[in-house]
Amino acid sequence: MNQYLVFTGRPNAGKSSIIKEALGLRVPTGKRPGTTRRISKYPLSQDLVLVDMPGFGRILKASREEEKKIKNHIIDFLESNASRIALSVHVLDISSFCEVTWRLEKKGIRSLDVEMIQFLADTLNEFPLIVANKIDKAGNKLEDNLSELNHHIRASSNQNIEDHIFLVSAKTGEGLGALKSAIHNKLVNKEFNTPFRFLR
Ligand SMILES: Nc1nc2c(ncn2[C@@H]2O[C@H](COP(=O)(O)OP(=O)(O)OP(=O)(O)O)[C@@H](O)[C@H]2O)c(=O)[nH]1
Ligand SMILES: [Mg+2]
Repeated sequence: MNQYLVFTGRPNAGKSSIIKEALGLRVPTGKRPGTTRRISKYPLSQDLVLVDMPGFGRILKASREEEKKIKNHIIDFLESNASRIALSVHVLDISSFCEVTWRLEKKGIRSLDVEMIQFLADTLNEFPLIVANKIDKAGNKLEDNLSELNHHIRASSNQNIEDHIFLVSAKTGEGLGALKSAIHNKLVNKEFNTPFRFLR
């Protein structure tokens, strides 16, 4: 049976852009949150299928009910396919991490990124690779946003994420090499063919 390489993240984090730039797949990307609305599968090799998830959270022009349906669909997919998920990659927008997290906290809601990372770790028994995307937009907020992210993850899972976090810009290409190597190494260690032809 095929196994899955899954990309998760909030709407507009840049999941589809990372997939496009790192794996060369022609996946739709867009300026507005809610471009990818379905769980989209793309075969990478005989035994591996890439999964581009819709965003987990607020989606433009979608009702709360629709958002909830998408969230439940994502959770159901991850839970029911847990044994088939070879690797998960969580993409977040590091340029707005503090701003978004504090806004949610004021409403008594925990960071959706931290929730999802924790959920992936618990469900798959392995910590996801974390892509801190949009570093080109973060400017002098990068350091503060990163330490806030680290702080939240340590508080929720006691995990030091230094080995798991990749600072990337899908726009400029910065950091994509290291991310690709990490995906390659994880998959090859699990005896999959690499999705990166030049690394084979
Ligand atoms: N500045 C900057 N913009 C980026 C970067 N990565 C993605 N974007 C932009 O962010 C927007 C959202 O990108 P997508 O790849 O569609 O995001 P997504 O996470 O797939 O979004 P949904 O499908 O809506 O969940 C697009 O306008 C991208 O061009 C980045 O590293 N830097
Ligand atoms: Mg998308």
